[in-house]
Amino acid sequence: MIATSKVKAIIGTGVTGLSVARFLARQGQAFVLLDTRAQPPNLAQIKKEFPQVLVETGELKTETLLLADEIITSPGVAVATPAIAEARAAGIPVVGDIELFVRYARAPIVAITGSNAKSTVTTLVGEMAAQAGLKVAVGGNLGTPALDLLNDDIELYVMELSSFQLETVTKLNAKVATILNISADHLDRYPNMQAYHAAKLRVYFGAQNIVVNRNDVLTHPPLASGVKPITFGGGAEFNNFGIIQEQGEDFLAWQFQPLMPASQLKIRGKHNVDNALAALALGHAAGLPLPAMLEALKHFSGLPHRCEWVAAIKGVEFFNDSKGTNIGATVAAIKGLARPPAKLVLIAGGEGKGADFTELSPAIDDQVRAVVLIGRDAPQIAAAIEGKFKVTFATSMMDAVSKAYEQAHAGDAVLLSPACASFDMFKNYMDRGQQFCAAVRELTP
Ligand code: UMA
Ligand code: ADP
Repeated sequence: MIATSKVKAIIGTGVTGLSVARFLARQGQAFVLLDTRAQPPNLAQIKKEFPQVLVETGELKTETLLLADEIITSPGVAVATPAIAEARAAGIPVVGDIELFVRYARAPIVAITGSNAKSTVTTLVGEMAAQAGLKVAVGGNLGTPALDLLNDDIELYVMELSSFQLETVTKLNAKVATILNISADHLDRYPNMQAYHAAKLRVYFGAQNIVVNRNDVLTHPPLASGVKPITFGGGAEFNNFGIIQEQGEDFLAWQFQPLMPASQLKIRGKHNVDNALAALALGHAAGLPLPAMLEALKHFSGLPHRCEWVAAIKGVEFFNDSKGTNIGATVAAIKGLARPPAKLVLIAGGEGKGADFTELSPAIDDQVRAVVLIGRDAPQIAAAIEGKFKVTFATSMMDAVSKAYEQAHAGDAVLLSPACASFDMFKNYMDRGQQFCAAVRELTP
């Protein structure tokens, strides 16, 4: 039990909880830690760093939360959790690490959310800022947790934010904010798409500049925001970063001015052209110089596990898109890598997070020769998808890779893009991607 009301309650002992604990300790602020997991992470580290601090594990107790003057919850814990909702209803503020970060950040923030492409675009904007000579900090949902980035020397923060993190944000006041795209995800956490979308829209609260996707109306802020957005995607248009053709070649362009040939990008696929345009739009709105942005774009070869080229064996190419963890991502990866008349053999499956997989086949039918399914939700996915392609099951990554290779024709590509979370079979998406690469290396040419 907490003995004084001047105590913060941190929920979650994961990466975020630990960063919040360290931040509050630096402020000389008293806190307790709570975690509902049977085996919460970092307990030994917490004992070592904060031997006096109370750590309460097991189901959240409302009476404990009611004694705090502020609750700082981790992204993995929904604010709708009954004990948190009760404490909030009783008047106790519930925030997350991003709200604390905004209170103390002294430099402008570029805030990036969306169902897909967040990490790629966040990394790109960070590289553009570094190329422009700025002291830039990059993190949030990607890599370093927000509070660990705080430093008064920083000139620009580039932050990837998840819907989970945005749930607890009241005013982000970003210099530039964007939702890159919206497609169904995390429907095991949200009651419906509207609730998920509403969490994403919070990124625009207090934003000075807004960047939206011209081809995705769900990325637009409510009209009341009063800020005229810059757009990306599509063709030449006022206030838009798009694609224009010059002498039969595609150029990335600002309004009607060509900037660089799309063929100079190292990142593959049409979706990555959109990502380059989004990064340009964000950098432009943040005041970054164009030459530095273009230079960064030319050098960026993409992040691992995102449509990453792995190998070519007897004319069959292998791509690791293990970070494709929802249907929208997998559809984008398939369309991005499609090179008709060659086809793709898709390896998919895992934890479906409540998604409706009937949406998958109409979008991919013409590009896919066969689908090999792995993981917990493989039977439900098989029942939901039907098309011109054949569906088979595999029991391990090695099994999946060899079944996919058997079905591929010369000129085809085998693509791991699971449209699912990985935790039923793998430690995380990185482990899944590494196992895919290892299995490809095991194939005898
Ligand atoms: N959990 C409990 N009880 C608790 C606390 C957590 O069951 O009391 C569970 C959660 O439901 C979740 C897991 O523990 O399954 C981890 O949750 P957490 O909030 O402790 O997570 P952190 O370790 O702090 O990591 C979080 C982000 N994780 C989530 O949002 C689930 C990390 O994003 C992020 O990098 C990190 O903060 C730093 O900001 C990961 C992620 O998967 C990569 N994000 C989702 C995504 O990208 O789709 C949103
Ligand atoms: P996030 O951080 O949002 O998960 P990533 O940059 O890590 O985004 O990319 C995750 C996956 O999203 C990629 O592996 C790819 O399958 C898909 N993807 C990348 N860019 C786009 C895009 N512009 N639109 C839709 N899906 C995309």
